[in-house]
Amino acid sequence: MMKRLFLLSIAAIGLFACQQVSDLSDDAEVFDIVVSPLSPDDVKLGKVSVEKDIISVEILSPDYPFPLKLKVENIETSPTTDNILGLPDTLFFANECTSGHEFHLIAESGVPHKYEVRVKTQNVCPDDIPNADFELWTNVDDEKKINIDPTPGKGRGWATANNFYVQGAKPLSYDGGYAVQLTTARQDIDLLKIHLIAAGSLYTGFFTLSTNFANPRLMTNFGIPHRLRVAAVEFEAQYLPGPQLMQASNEGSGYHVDNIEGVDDGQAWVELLNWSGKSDLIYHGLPIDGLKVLGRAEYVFNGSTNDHQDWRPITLPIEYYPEYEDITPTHIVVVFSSSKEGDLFKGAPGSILNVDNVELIY
Ligand SMILES: [Ca+2]
Repeated sequence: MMKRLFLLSIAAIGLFACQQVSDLSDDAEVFDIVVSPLSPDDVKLGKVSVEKDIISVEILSPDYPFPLKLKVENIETSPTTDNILGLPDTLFFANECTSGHEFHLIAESGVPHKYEVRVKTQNVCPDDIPNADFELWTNVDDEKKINIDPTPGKGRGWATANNFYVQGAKPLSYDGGYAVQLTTARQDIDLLKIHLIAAGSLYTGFFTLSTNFANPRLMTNFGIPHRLRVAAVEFEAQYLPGPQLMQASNEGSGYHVDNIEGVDDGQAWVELLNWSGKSDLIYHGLPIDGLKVLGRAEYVFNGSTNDHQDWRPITLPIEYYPEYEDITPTHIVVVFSSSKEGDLFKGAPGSILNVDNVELIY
């Protein structure tokens, strides 16, 4: 039905355009539109704004109001608007990624003006990860504070493990913009007798600083809201292992670092999760009650080969577990680390993993 309406609209626009008369106005404009919620029952609407050809309806609550139906109560247009085509009484939005409803105002001269109604929620649109080209950073001019911009907000975009003792993720000039450069570093906090190996890491989620050095995983909270099953994750990457593999270990009151045999590896992993808990998800990559890992993918940047000396595109297909095939994801985790076993304090200082242009493939 929608399709037929749309075709009719196009035909009508063509007709009107042909009939344009020169002394009639070409202008047609939406001044105001009033919508009300039909379902779900508990939807609260905020502001409705018209900016150029986009009409945005703000959804205040619930956090996830989809599928959403809105009723068009009234639309006020400029006096030179002759007709409105393709705007149904009820607007249906299946999820936060549903593209908007297009309709046209026809000026008295016959000139069409396209408009689109969109809904604005707190949810991240699940068909991509914001800032996945890594162009947005905070404190770019301050070496000690630089960090990835968590846009569109904490726990909804990218995070790093950067903190006061390690700045492992920094912008790298690449391809006319920035890539992320993850670097493994040796950290010496002499005062606390702490000598550690810290991998650079980048992930979807948020960081919490803790001085529990024995368990750095507690600082990385993985996962951002996402409701679609991704088929694969694509990105560009380059990996250059550091010259000497090292292992930090606990010794009495502090930590010390030893050289060990071997070559460092980098790592990327992806998980699609379903979280049924009542509170916000706090996931450090270890099993918790209420959390199902629906699908997973892992990639190792083998430092012993020359495979990743140069930048190259990498595709990571997700393998879904058949027992959960009917379950919809709630979160996606994408993680990059310059040392695969960085959370065990193992890595080669100077190992570098460069990453850019992460894309979700459906
Ligand atoms: Ca980039």
